[in-house]
Amino acid sequence: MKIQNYINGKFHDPIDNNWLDNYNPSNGQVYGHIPNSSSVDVENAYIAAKSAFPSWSQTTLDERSRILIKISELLESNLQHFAETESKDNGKPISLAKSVDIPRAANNFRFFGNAITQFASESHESIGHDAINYTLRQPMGVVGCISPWNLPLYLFTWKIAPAIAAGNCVVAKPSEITPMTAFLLGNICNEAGLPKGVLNIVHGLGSTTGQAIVEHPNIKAISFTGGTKTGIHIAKIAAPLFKKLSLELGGKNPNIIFSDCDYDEMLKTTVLASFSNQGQICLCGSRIFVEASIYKKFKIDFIEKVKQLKVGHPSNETTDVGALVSKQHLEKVLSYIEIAKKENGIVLCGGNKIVIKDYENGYYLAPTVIEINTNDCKINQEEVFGPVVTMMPFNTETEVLQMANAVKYGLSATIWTTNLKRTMRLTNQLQAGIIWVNTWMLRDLRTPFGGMKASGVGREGGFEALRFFTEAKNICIKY
Ligand code: TXE
Repeated sequence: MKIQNYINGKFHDPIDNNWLDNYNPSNGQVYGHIPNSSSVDVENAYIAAKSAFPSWSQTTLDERSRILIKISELLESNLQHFAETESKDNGKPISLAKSVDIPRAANNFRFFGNAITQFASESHESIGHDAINYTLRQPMGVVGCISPWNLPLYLFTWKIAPAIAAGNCVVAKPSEITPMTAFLLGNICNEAGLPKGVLNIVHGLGSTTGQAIVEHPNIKAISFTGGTKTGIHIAKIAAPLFKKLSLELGGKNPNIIFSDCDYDEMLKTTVLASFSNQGQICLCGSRIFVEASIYKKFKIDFIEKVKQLKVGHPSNETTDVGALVSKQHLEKVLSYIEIAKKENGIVLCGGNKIVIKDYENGYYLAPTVIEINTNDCKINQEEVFGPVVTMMPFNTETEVLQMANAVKYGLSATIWTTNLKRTMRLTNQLQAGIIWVNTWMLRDLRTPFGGMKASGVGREGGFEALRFFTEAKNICIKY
C-alpha cells in the first residue's frame, strides 16, 4: 500500500517520486510505501497553508470549534479502524491503541475545540496615566509540527489541534516510521469540513522532509517532539531564523518508592509506568528507587508481576507488551542491556528477544528489570526508551533526591508516599516538569506539559499551547 501527502485538501505523490519502505514491527515485513518528500513538496504544502491563512485566521471561534469537534467525533466513530492501523504500524497492543492512543487523539481535537472558545488575553489599566494596555494574541501564520513514532496520532494531534484552533495553518510531518494514522487523518479533516490548506501533511525522513520544514524561512514556529539529539539540531537551525520553538524531548524519569506508600497500588502502577507501550513513552519511570526497608519484598513482588506480562502479537487482545517499533530500535535497546551487564548490572528478568510462532522476524523483547548499585552508570543516565527499567535501594530522602536529579534530563518524576511533608519537600526540589504523587500518567489536558534541562524547552497543553501558537502584541492607548 502506498500513502500520499495531503496538501490543499488533496492527496499527492511526492514530486520526486521518491519512496520509503514502511515496516510492520510484528513480523518485520515491508507492508507499505511512504513519500520521502523533498523541499519542493514542503514548499507546496507551505503555499497551500499560506493561501488558507487569511480566511482561516478570520474564521469565527464558534466555527473553528465546531470543525475541531467534528474531527473528534469522526475519529471516535472510526476508532476501530484507526486503532488497528496504529497497532499494525507501531507494534503496540491493540488494546492500548483502542483505549489510549485513538481516544486521546480524538480528545485532543475536542479539548482544543472547546479551549479556543475560552481563550482570552489580558488587559492592564495604567492607573494615573489615563491609559490602558491590552494584549492581542494573534495566530502566527504558517507553523510546523513534527512528531515521533511512539504515540503517533496522539502526539501528532496534540500539536495540530491547538495550532489550528488558534487560527494558524499547518505543515505537519509525522514520523516516517509510523505515518499511517496521520495519512488517514486527511480524509477525516475533509469530511469534517476543515477548509483546504489549513492542515497539510507531508511524509518523509527527518533529514529531508523534516529538515525542509525547520529550514523554511516563512514557517514561523516549530513544535517538535522527539529525541534530544534531534532537538539540539533543530534548535541550531531555528535560532538564527528567530523561530518560536517548543521542544518536547527525552526523559530518564525517577520512580521513587517509600515504605509508607499504598503498596498494592504502587506495585500495579509501577508495572504500567515501566512497560506500557513497550516502555516507549517519554514519561515511563525507567529508574526505580526503592526505600531499603522494603527493597527485598518489592524485588520479589515486582519481578513476579513483570514475568506475568504477556508479550505477544499486537493484534491479540490479551497482549500486554507488543513489538518494539523497529529493528534498529530493538538493536539499540539490546545494546543498552549489554552495556548494563558490563557495568555490573544484574538482569533480574528478561534481557532477551522473544520469538513468537509465525512472527519470527518481529521485534519482540522480554520486559527487562536490571538491578544496579549506582545511579552513576550509562544505563541510568541515557534514555533507552524500551521495556527496560533499573532498580536500586536507597536509605534517605536526601540521597534519593540527589540521585533523582543527577541526570541531564528533567521530564517527569513519580513519588510513592503518604507523608505530606515529604511530598512537599520533594516536589519542590525535584527537577522535572511533571511530577506525579501516588499515580502515573494521570493527565489533565489543561495542565502545562513539558520538561526541564535536556528534556526540552517550552510547555504544551491547555492555554500554554494556545499561547505558544499565538504572537502576543501589546497595545497601549492613552485616553
Ligand atoms: O527520533 P527523532 P528517533 C528518543 C528515544 C529514541 C531516540 C531517537 O530515545 O530512541 O529519541 O528516536 C523527525 N529535522 N525519542 O531517531 O529522529 C523525525 O522524522 C526535522 C523520545 O526516531 O528525533 C520524526 O518525525 N525533523 C521521544 C521526529 O523528528 C527531524 C519520542 C522524531 O524523530 C530531523 C521518540 C531533522 N533534522 C524518540 N531529524 C519523546 N520525547 O517522546 C528527525 N526528524
